[in-house]
Amino acid sequence: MLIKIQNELPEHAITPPEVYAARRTFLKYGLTTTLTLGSGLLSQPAFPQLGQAEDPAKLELTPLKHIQNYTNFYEYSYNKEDSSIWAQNLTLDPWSIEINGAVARPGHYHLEDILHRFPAEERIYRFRCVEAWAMVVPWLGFPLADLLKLVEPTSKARFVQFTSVLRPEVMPNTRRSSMLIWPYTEALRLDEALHPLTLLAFGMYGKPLAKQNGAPLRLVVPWKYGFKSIKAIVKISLLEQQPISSWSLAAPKDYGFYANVNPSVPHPRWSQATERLLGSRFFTPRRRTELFNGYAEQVGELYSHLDLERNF
Ligand SMILES: Nc1nc2c(c(=O)[nH]1)N[C@H]1C(S)=C(S)[C@@H](COP(=O)(O)O)O[C@H]1N2
Ligand SMILES: [Mo]
Repeated sequence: MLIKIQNELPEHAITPPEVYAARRTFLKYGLTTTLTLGSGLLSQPAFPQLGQAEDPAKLELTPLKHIQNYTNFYEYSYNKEDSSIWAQNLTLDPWSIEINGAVARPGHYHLEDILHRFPAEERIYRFRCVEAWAMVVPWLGFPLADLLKLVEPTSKARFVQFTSVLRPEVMPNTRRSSMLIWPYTEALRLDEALHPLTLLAFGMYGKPLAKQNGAPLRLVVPWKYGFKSIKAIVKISLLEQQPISSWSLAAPKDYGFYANVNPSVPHPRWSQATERLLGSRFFTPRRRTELFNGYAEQVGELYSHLDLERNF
């Protein structure tokens, strides 16, 4: 795969969302796209979108303004508008990610070194929060599997744990007592982490991720409830035992380890059968929730021996 690193930033490197929909048509036919990454610029051919549940060109993208102004980032606030504002106080530079545990090549990896190593892909995914709102996001990222292969998990590795940045000085909610214990952590089984749909995202709509959406690097697991898609990652640990993540620890009866989107397993306090699309009008009917958020064909096999009701 071709990665071309350029030093100058051409005018067209940043695509305004308005012209974005039009550009997607070109992406589909494999023309070149460009995007900014820190100081450098990567330019590479567009890649086919792996394993989409449906033709991604048919999914209507959620407008950027909704994605950026309605965020769950509890280190800042439990209020979705406030977290979008508070998150601006996080400084992202320099950023490194510690990779440790059952890996042959542990270490502190500079973000730039990670980003320059892998070709960027655009993935248009459905995203479904456990609170029953949903959106469709054109992410920019690369498969988590690529990074894991680089650091070489040992035969002992069975789970991958992720840890978010914790900076109490700019994160007011972490200075109060709260049901969540910080830093925010999440985890996947190794086979889930290696699945080709599992993404590490650094961008959205052809631009770097907004801070409130998890810049500089976040996880995206499209078939699971949104709380698994941890933001602003600073540590990735390969573990032998299944860890307990933030939400399971705070409310084990409400939030399980798997958190696979499932219309027939309700949250103890609300149904998961339907969902509201972010940005949709008041009168728009809710959509029916899909098993594994529409990605059953791709990921169903991972859970063929699992009772999904008990392992929620
Ligand atoms: N560090 C961290 N990551 C997080 C959260 C959080 O509060 N802190 N919220 C999660 C939840 S509940 C959801 S629904 C998604 C929301 O992503 P978005 O705000 O970019 O839509 O991020 C997830 N990742
Ligand atoms: Mo969520």
